[in-house]
Amino acid sequence: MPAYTKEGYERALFAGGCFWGVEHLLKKEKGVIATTVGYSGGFVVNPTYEEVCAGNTGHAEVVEVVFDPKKIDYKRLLTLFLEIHDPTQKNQQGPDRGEQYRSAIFYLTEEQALVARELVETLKQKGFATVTEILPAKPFYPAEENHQDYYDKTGSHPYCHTRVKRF
Ligand code: MHO
Repeated sequence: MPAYTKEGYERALFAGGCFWGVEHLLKKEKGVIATTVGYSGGFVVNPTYEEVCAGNTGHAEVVEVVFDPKKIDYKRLLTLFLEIHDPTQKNQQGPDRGEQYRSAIFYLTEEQALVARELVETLKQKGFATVTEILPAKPFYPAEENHQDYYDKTGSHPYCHTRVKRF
């Protein structure tokens, strides 16, 4: 997927556990234009939620973020991402276990990769045993409609995503 939309907005792809919560917290941020939950990082084309939950697709639950780089830059967005999930949990986030819940940054440009490496290194130096993977983006498959904007639709709240200051 291209790093920029035709309007000049930038894209980012993050995996940080259950995509309902990651989307809910990122979409509120000023400068974020749109978010979509989906699957990426694996090898099955057009996977279903059930297939990803079963854990045999290689995919992670991922959030695609389209943002206005004039209002929020990638570094600030990534800082937020690394503070709304726990980047020290391997193949798990809160109560959810399995590689689909792994922490990962899928970069779309070399610039994003550089920022990702810098921030992960900073976290490590601060003593957080960060396991977040930094990988080139692979195809992103949007999830089923009932998973999009889940907490807005249900009026409920994330069960393991909340902002914790780490930087
Ligand atoms: N434990 C969660 C996982 C949802 S998330 C979209 C649940 O089923 O409620 O993977």
